[in-house]
Amino acid sequence: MTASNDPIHVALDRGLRQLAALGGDCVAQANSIGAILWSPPRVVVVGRLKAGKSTLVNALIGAPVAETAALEATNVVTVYQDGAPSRAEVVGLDGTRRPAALGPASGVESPLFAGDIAYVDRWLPSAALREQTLIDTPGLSTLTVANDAATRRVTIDGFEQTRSASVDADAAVFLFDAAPRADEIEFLNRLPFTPLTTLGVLSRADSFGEGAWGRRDPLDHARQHAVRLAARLGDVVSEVVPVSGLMAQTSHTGMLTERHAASLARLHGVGRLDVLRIFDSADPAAGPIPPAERVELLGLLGEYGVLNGRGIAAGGGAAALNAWLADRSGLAALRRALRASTTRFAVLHRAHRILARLDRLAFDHPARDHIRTIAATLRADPALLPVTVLEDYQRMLDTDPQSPVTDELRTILTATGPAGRVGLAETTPPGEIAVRAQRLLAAAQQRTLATRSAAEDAALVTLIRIYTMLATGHQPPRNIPTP
Ligand SMILES: Nc1nc2c(ncn2[C@@H]2O[C@H](COP(=O)(O)OP(=O)(O)OP(=O)(O)O)[C@@H](O)[C@H]2O)c(=O)[nH]1
Ligand SMILES: [Mg+2]
Repeated sequence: MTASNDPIHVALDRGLRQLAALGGDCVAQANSIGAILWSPPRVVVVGRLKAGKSTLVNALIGAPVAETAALEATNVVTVYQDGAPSRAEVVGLDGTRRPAALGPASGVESPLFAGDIAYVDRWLPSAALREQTLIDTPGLSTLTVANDAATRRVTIDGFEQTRSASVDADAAVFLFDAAPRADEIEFLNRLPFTPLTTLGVLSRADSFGEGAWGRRDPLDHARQHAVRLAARLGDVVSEVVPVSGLMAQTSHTGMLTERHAASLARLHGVGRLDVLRIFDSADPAAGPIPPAERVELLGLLGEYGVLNGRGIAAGGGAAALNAWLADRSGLAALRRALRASTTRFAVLHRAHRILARLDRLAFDHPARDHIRTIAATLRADPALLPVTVLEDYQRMLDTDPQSPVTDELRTILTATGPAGRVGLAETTPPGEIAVRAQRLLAAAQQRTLATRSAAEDAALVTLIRIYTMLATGHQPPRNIPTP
C-alpha cells in the first residue's frame, strides 16, 4: 500500500490541510508536522556495549557508514536517513543545529563535544533508508556511563528533562548476544514501545555457544536458542531473530573482493586444526597466506566465515562466497521480520506522534479552538481507529499489563481480519463473528462499571466502539498496510 491510498495517511493529510488553511503560522506548523507524515518510520537500534549495533546498521543500510571498531565505542546517537547530498548536522542538547563536515572514512567531524550533543542527523542516498530511518545508539553499559546516558537521554521520555532532544523513534531493534540482563529489560520497558514495535536480535550468531571451532554449528545453535528466548521475552519483543551482523555487513556493503576470496581459497583443503593454528599465529611461515591477510580476512569474515567459507571461495570465488555469507547471515529473515511486524506497527506509532503534535498545538496555540476541532474530527475518523488501539495498548502495558483488556487490544491490533479481532479463526462465518462480538461488547460494558485506571477507561471506550461495529456487521477499518 502506498502513502496515497493508505487510509491513515489520507486522513492525516486531510487534517493537516485543514490546519494549514487556518493561515498565519499554522501553515508552517502543518508543514513541520507533515514532514513526519512523509518521512519513513524511525527504528532505533539499541543494546549492550559491543553487541554489534553499528555493524548491523551498516548491513541494513548497505554501506559502511557507521563506525565499528573493536576498541572505539560509538559515543553519539546517529540518525541515518535517505537524502542527498550526503551530509550531517549535529543537534545540541539545547536543540540547536550545526552542519558538520564528513571525515575521510565517512565519519562525522563534530563541531561539539560528544557530551553536548543530543544526536547527529546523517543523510545519505540509500534505497533501504527510504523504507525506514535507522538510528544507531551508544551501547548500554555501566562501564561507559556517558555513552549509556547519551542513549537514554534521546530515547526515554523525560530522562534528564531533555524531551526536546528526543530522536522520536517509532520502533526498536534490541540486540543482545547472550540472554538480556535485567537492566536492559528495564530500559526497554521505559521506551515508549510495545512488544509489537520491538524486535529482538540475537547478534553475533556466528560466534554463538562454543563458537566456530566448537562441535555444534553456532548459527544452528543460535537459531534454536532464539526460539527459546522469544518464548521467554514475549513481554518485551515480538520475535527473536539470530543474525551475524559481521557476515551481513561484509556481504551487503561491497567490502568483499576477488582478492579476499583468492586468499581464502588457498586454505581450501587445510585441516580445521591447522586453520585454527594459522589464524592464531603471527608467524609468516605458519601458513600459505601472510599475517596481514589473515587479520584482514578475520575482520571481514570472522572465524566462522574463514573456517566454513574456504571451500566456497575455492569453488566459486568472491561471488559465491558473498552469496553464502549473505544467506547464512540471517539478514533476509531480519528484514522480513522488520517489515512484517516492527515497521507495520511503527507506521501506527508515527501517526500517534502526529496526533500528539496536534494535541499539543490544540493546547497552547492562539487558534486552539479550531485546532481542537481538527484533532477531534481526526480522532473520530474510523481510519484512525487502529492508532487509538495502539495508544490504548501502550498505556495498558504501562499500567495493567496482565489485564484481559490489554490482551484484547493486542488481539485486535495483530488480527488480519474481522474474525481475528474477536479471537476467532479467519474462516469463521459472519454470523458467529457477530455473536462473539456481542458477547465481548457486553463484557466490556460490564467492566466499565468498575475500572481500575484512566488507561482502562479509555481502552474500554475503544473496545466498545470496535465490538459495536463488529456486532452490527460493520467492518472496522483494515488495521494497517499489510506487507
Ligand atoms: N564475529 C562477529 N563479530 C561481530 C559481529 N558484529 C560485530 N562484530 C564485531 O564486534 C565489534 C563491535 O561491533 P560494533 O558493531 O561496533 O558494536 P556496537 O554494538 O556498535 O558497539 P558500541 O557502539 O561500542 O556499543 C567489531 O569489532 C565488530 O567487527 C558479528 O556478527 N560477528
Ligand atoms: Mg556502535
